[in-house]
Amino acid sequence: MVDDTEGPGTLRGLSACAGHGPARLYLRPLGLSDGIWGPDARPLAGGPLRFDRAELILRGPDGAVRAAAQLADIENWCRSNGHADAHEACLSAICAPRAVPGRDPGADDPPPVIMGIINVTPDSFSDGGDFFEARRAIDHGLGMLEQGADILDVGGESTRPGADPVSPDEEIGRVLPVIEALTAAGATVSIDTRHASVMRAALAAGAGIINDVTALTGDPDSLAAAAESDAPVVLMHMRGEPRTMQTAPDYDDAPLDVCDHLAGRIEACVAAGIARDRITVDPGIGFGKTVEHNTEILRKLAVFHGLGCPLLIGVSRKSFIGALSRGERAKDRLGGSLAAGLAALSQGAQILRVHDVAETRQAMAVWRAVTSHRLENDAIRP
Ligand code: 9MG
Repeated sequence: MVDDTEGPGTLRGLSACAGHGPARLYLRPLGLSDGIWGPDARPLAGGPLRFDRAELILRGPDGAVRAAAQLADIENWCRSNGHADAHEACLSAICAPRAVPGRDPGADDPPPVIMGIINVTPDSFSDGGDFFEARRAIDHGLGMLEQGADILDVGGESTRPGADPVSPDEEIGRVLPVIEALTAAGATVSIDTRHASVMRAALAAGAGIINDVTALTGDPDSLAAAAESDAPVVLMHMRGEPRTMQTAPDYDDAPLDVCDHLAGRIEACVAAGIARDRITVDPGIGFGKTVEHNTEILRKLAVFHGLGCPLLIGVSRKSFIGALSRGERAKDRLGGSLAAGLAALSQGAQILRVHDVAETRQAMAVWRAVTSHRLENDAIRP
């Protein structure tokens, strides 16, 4: 049964090279499926996806060591090697059910949440100002609601690489009429901003979620603005700021560095009075990352579940898609957006932030139908 105890990338190999200094422990669930039913299988975030194998990663001052193995073998190894508590904490965080913004908590077998993007800006990379005018932005939002968006993400400042900042007053003037109209139509709206005054104005106008690409570091008052509300908060990782973030981004290990940064931001939020169960995390695809960083983060996305929070992913129309393909323009990147989005869902991401709601909804329905074992006889049962 256990074939992962010898050689490089195995638990025995790990014993040989795991140094003796302090190490941070990560678990990356492997082979996630709703067809796994063994005594060893654990639910991801309460289910329906389960896993019975993982990659154990220990990172210390000298770098990271890793081994892939069955969960029971990892647990035994951690008990014997002084990592029992960290292992238990990480596995519990991965498995615990969590409230996902935009999802009905009572829903049985809920699909992943779709967050539709509304850029009320003249200069967004992806739609080039198509919805800068309030009426067009509102109509676009109403259309996305019809198509099945669960959340509408309204932003008044472009975060594309190289974008110039916008004053908070200008931003408020852009987003407020749109938020008011969409919430009046019954939409759940998130405000995409890094400015505290915009957060406050948007929440007062009916927005129910804060989406901050700076993880509440972009304004000295934003932690307080979030803490004084009870809105869910999306903390996104960004290296630097939009104007400079693509200048030679560098990481020791992109997925783990981003994970550590988000862990630090979660602790900062909790210390500021934002309850942990209000927080959603997002590795910030395209924000201060090369194509290789983005693809490695997406490949190893399941490691982020150890943060114990819902996971939001934004890949829609981003430039890494053109870089991996034929250099297509933003509006011609639908195929790659769907492929990357479904790959993220396969690793348990709970929310997709997208431009193309109808197409994403359709892709998701087919993906769920052909990957779900729940109603079939071929589920792997004990
Ligand atoms: C505002 N914005 C642009 N891209 C984004 C992404 O990937 N995630 C989140 N949360 N916000 C984003």
